[in-house]
This record gives sequence, C-alpha cells and structure tokens, in this order.
Amino acid sequence: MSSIEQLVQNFKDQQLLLPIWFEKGALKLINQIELPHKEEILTIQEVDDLAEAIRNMTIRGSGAIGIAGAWGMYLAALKSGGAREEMHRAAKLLKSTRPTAINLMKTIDEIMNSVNGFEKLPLDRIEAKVIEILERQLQFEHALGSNGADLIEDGDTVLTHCHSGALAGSGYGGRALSVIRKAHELGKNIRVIACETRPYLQGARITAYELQKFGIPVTLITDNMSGYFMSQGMVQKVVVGSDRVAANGDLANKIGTYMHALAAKKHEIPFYTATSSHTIDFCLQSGAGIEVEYRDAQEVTTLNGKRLAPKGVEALYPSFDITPNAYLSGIITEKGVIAEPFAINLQKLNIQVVH
Ligand code: RI2
Repeated sequence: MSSIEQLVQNFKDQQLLLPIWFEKGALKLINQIELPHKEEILTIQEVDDLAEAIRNMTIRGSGAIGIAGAWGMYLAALKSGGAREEMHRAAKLLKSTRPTAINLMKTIDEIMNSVNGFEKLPLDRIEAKVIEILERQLQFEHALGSNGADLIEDGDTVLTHCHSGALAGSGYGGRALSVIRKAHELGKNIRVIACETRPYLQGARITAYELQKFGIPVTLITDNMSGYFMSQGMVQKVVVGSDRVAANGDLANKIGTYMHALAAKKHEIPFYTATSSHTIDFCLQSGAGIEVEYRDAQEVTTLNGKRLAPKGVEALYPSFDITPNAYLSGIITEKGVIAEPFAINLQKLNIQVVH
C-alpha cells in the first residue's frame, strides 16, 4: 500500500465524513450539489474537471477546497510525472476557481514552494507534502474544536450560518461544527439553530444533514429569522466559519453572516468565528482588501430551477460579506481562542506569512 493509500485508509478508519479522497488512481468526491437527497460519489480523473467541480461548488467550503487543491496538485504530478509546466498550469487553474477562500491559494503555494529549484518536480516530495497538509488540517479540526467547545455551556443553543462542517473541511467537523461536535462529545446538552443560507442552501441541505448524522439536535430557520430568535432569548452563542480573516480580525464568510453579527451585538450574544490559523491573511490589513466573489444571480431569481421573480428583473449574488472585527467576541483557532485587540493578538500567533 502506498503512503497515500495508507493515509486514505487511516482517515476512513476514523469514520470521517470525507469530502474528497484518492482511490485507484482517481479522485473521489461527494457531490454536494445533490445533498441531502442523494449521496452521490463522483470520480474525477483530470485536473480540469476538478477545477470545474470547485468552481460550480460540487465541492465547497474553505477547508475542503484547500484540500481539493492539494489533491489536484497530486493528481497533476501523478499524470505528468511532475512536469514543471503542467504543475504550474494546474496551480494557476485551481487557484483561479474561487477568489475569496484563502486556503486554496495557500495550500497550492505551499506545495509548489516545497519543490522549488527542481527541474522535474519530485513526486515523493509532493506526496509527502499532500499527506502533511491533510493530516495537519485534521489535527486543526480536533484542536480548534476542543478550544471552542470550552466556550459552549451546557444548555446552550448555538446559531450557525452556512455550512462550516466535516464536508467543508477534512471530515471531522470542519470549523464551526468541530466546536459543536466536541461540545456534544463532551456531554454538553446543546442544540443548534441552522440558518438555511439562501441561495445555495448550505445550511438547510448540508449543515442539517451532518448534524443529524452526528446525533446533534438541530432546528432549521430561514436567514431572516435570526434577529427574532435572538430577541426572544433563544440563542446563547453564534459560531460561524470563515473563508478569509484579515490581519485585524475582519472576516469574510457566507453572505448573511454580517447580518447575524449585527443582531448578536444588539442582543449581547457572543459571536465567534471558528477557523484555522491558515485562514488568516496577514497580507491584508483589513477586510476591505478581501475580494468578494460574485456568483450567478440566476440563483437568486430561481429556486430549484423554477423562476421566482418576473422575467427580466435584475438580481445580485455576492457569495460572501465582511464582518468587521468590532462584532467578534473571539477567533477560535487550533492555537487557542484569540481575543481583542485582534490586530495585536493575531500577530502573536507566530504564523508564517505566505505572500
Ligand atoms: P470553513 C462557505 O462558503 C461558507 O462561507 C462557510 O462558512 C465556509 O465556506 C466554510 O468554510 P462556500 O464555499 O469556514 O459554501 O468551514 O461558498 O473553512
């Protein structure tokens, strides 16, 4: 068994909910577009097809697309024998698929930097790097989950937005759901309110699906109900993921996150982002520098392919919004929970800056 096969077997033995893995010379991935009604596994043989799967959100979530980037580089190396030109082409193509989540760019850069100076890029080095990245991501999930679980009290109802869970990460609980899963495993009696997350419906389709699988009580609401439930004392904490965190703690996360943060502040409800240190972009001083991806506005004018709005009406679909650091109670990372002042305390994390 090769070391890559061993890694995949080891992950499967841990009963992880893997979004993507390598099997018999090809990539396998869960088709997240079809969840929860169909648990379809797709086979991907070409880097170009993987790039399209990331672009069209067959696989999504900042952690998972970082991992997909690593697997894509492995596939490129395997197919081309490590040909420098093809590796550069694959890196450029994969990095171009989604602009906001930084893990994708960082992971690919890390792999390319590990083979700097080689004429023909050595497969064993790339393989070792991919294994290191995947194992590290999983360790992050357990560590940040434990750090965040300490903040959750017995009896809490935790509101989350979008899906920052196993299938958005490396299979344990991603970011926000690692916190919730650890708290549940510690025996804390908690409930989750999941926001449906229009228009892709990550919350209704994937967060609810995962929490049911984990045996954690979940109640689904539409995004515009969060303020009401907060005002009624029905939410004790908010925990969301993040696609990119600027050096001052401003964060990009799924569109709608900012609205929940405003309501949480008004009702003095602690609002946390659960993330890994790799999601922090020290090259950006504030959230103003984060590129917000716009997606096809047809997803707003239609639902399940059925038109909602009159023909010809204009719509907009920014995929993310920026929540300023003033609304954050803490940033939950694998290295601990970072408190205010975020710009100073994030610097102390001792994270290598990747430009
Ligand atoms: P982690 C998602 O975006 C959402 O913004 C969600 O909060 C985040 O990625 C999950 O990533 P999309 O890829 O915070 O569904 O778990 O557009 O890394």
